[in-house]
Amino acid sequence: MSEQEIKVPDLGGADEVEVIEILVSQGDSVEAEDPILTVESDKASVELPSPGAGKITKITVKVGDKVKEGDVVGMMETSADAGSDDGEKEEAKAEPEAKTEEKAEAPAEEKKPAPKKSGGSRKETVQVPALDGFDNVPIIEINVSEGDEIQVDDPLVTVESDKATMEIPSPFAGKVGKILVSEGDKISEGHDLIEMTVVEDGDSGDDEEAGEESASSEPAASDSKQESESRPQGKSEEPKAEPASATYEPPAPGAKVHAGPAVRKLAREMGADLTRVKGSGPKNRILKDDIQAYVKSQLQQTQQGSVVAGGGGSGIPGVKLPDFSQFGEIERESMSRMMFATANNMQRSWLNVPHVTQFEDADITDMEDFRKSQKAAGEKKGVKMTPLPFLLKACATALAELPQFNVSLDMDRKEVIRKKFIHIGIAVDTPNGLMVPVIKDVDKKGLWELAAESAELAQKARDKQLKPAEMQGACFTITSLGGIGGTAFTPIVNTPEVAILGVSKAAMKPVWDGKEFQPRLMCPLSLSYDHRAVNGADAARFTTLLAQLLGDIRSLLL
Ligand code: CAO
Repeated sequence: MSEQEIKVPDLGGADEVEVIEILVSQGDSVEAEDPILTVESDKASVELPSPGAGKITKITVKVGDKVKEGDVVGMMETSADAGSDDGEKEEAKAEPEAKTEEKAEAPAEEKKPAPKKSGGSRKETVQVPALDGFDNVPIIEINVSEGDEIQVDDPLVTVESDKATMEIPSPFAGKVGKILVSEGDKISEGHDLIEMTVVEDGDSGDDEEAGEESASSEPAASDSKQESESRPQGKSEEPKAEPASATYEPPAPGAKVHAGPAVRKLAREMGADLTRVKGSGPKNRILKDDIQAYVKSQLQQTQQGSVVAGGGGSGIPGVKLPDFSQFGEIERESMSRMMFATANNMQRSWLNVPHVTQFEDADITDMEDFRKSQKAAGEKKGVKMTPLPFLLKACATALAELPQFNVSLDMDRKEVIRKKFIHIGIAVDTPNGLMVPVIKDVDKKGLWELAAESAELAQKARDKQLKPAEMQGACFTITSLGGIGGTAFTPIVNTPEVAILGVSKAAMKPVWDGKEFQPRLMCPLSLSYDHRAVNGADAARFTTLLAQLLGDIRSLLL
């Protein structure tokens, strides 16, 4: 074993670069060429490779440090057979590796078709330049679109080999014509990439190698000495080497994703869409931690059933939409945030909760007589007494008597959360969608108070004036369609509550009293419940109790 310095290799023209990610820790075993850290210049990111196989003993830089060629970034113990003990030799060893990287990125010479001149512009077909170290590599990103105006050196496509990512720059300034490749296509030197209308600016010929087709190449990138070193032998044309590294990461147009190859690889392995990941590194660069955090949050959301875009979460495939316009005229309209949130909540509940609905008819003949008798009193108070306050009071009583309905389930911890308060949500139909304000401590409030508060909250909901706190904390929900119509329905439990009462429109019905049919005002009740928390017998007890309470409202006083 011998200890050797890990030095910054030739950066292919870049002067000083910033360390943006450290990829190894002290004690890590690495193979030759394993990435040690990622540095970034204005134009590219590069992974600095290990000069040999061995164990990292020290990293002497930190994220944010600026380094240049030859700087020591760490130390490693190399195994005897991995290289010589001689520092100079080690360096010599590191050097070629750096060159290899260098070569990989330097598109060496380009074969250029004879330009077809047409006034101040000409048509060109841009081909893949020599990609040392890259052959038959897939395109992972197309960085331009037809019609784009681009400059020399702007990235056209990004390709990726097993070890590195590289942009292929435009040799011309001009307008992008037809794109001749697609993402996933495997390309090698000479492959047609795009058609371009090249702007003639008459500045050709000022490249170092007069007479060569300097227009094609380009970049500002590197110094010619270095290029000639990295260029394969036998190539004589001026290469226009690209940026500095094999691990060249594109500042792509459009949705720009800044991430190094190792991060991209990790993202691919974990199935993370980089355009959805928020980068926490310099210039919003995506780091490995960001991928891990993203994947973790996606998993959590999936477990909670909240991933619904297109699909339904829980592995349920999404519904495929046909092209409706083939059947007639259509119009598309964005969902409001509220509609989208409600849709998500409904789906989450529907997917997570085993729903059962228990039906019952409550005889509210006497209740309605009493309610109507309070009309004058209500006018004096400025409060309208509707059936809702009676329903609230009856539900509060039922929740107190059957506390298994006043719970939430924590399936992760295998716990039932029992609530010692009775807050009830009321579903309110508003022009903007369904809202559910919450009346707190229903059990402690009188009918007039409940009438006033429910009317006020319903109005606030319609006026979009509800505060978040006024929509939180419910133990149970009432959704009343009694003012509208219908004979029964099966409401969806407003999770994490475990039950919801649907109320339909009361109607006069003949009810057998043992001797004869009596005309009674019957109000249909539909109790949907989470069958994990509540069993059917309890649900029947709950609705039976509600019917008793509403059938004889004096019992609400008891
Ligand atoms: N049977 C017969 N009539 C009923 C009734 C019932 N079950 N419930 C209410 N009514 C009557 C009321 O007495 C009132 O009649 P009058 O004006 O003659 O007195 C009329 O219907 C309208 O009442 P209301 O609906 O304005 O008042 P409410 O207190 O009963 O309900 C509220 C308030 C906010 C629940 C209601 O306005 C509402 O928005 N309901 C829709 C809820 C909803 O959309 N649920 C679906 C959710 S799931 O998609």
